[in-house]
Amino acid sequence: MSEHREFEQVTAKAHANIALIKYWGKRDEQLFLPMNSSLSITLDKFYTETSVHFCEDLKADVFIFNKCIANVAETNKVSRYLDHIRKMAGVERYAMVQSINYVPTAAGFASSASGYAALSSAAARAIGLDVDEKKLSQLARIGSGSASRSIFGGFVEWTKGNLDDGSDCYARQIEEESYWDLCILAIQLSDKKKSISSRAGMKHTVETSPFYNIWVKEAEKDLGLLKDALQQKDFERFGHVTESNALKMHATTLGANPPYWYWEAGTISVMNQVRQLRDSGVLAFFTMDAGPNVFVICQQKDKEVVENTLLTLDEIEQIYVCQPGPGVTYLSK
Ligand code: 2P0
Repeated sequence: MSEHREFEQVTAKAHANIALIKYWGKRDEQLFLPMNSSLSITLDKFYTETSVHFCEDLKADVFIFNKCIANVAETNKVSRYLDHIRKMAGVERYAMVQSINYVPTAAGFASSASGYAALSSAAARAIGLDVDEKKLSQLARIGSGSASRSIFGGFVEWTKGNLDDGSDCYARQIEEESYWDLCILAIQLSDKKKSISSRAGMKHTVETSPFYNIWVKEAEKDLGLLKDALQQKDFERFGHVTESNALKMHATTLGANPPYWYWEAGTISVMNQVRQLRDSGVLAFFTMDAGPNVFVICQQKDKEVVENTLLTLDEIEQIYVCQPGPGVTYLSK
């Protein structure tokens, strides 16, 4: 059906994001439909660049990751994802996919959001699908939930929707990256261990944690409070809601059976240090994803004092200073 069409190579660049209201739990695992809506900031420093070319002469998909041929498991994951795109486009060609990750994944920062946002954007355009950003966020979502938010820059809300087919579940930008010059310090800890994946962790929590239903209600409430603080640019309220929402997400893991947690000693040290900073009059707030690393949010004027204070902790290996970043862009060759 597609034998004689010419397909261009397309390269897309997508940034990682940090959730302030967390996505934690799915109501549909196949369609990646979340139990609760979430809100994130796209990060300028961490991103993935992915090129996709649907070639006539390939006998299978080829996936090159960070300049090396990926293993079978990684290639199969990409292939399964491309099958959705091929089905939508009615095209049967295999693709050459080359991806470079500028997210320090070995350091425990997640890359699935930027990875699937870049892959979906490049693949959709390379195969000739005419999709708007809303549809693109839905396409990215079926690779990894948090990727739906990485299509957009700045402050992004992913609405959970209610329909079984997921047609009302998508992300959208609520404020541009220039709206508020916040600073997000991504703190890499030296004592991290390999933790349970977020996918497995959220499933286990939904299935076994007695706190889970309370989480869903609290997350929806927190989302309203955070959006209000964002509109008012009330940083103190914004920070308290962010911190509280992260703690509630992590509390669900303690109630799971068997219980588990993502924190290490360094996680607690950073949390304590952030609270001490606040006691001394510096507004800084923490949040953690499904891993021990901590993100500290502050205002630009306090960036140096927050960074220098945190750097006194032995458990910290490195700090990446980020700001709100852009949505997906396409790079020309
Ligand atoms: C988030 N996390 O909102 C939450 C907070 C981790 C903690 O989205 O199964 O890799 O691929 O949809 O997107 C990480 O989960 O999970 C995540 P899948 P994903 O950022």
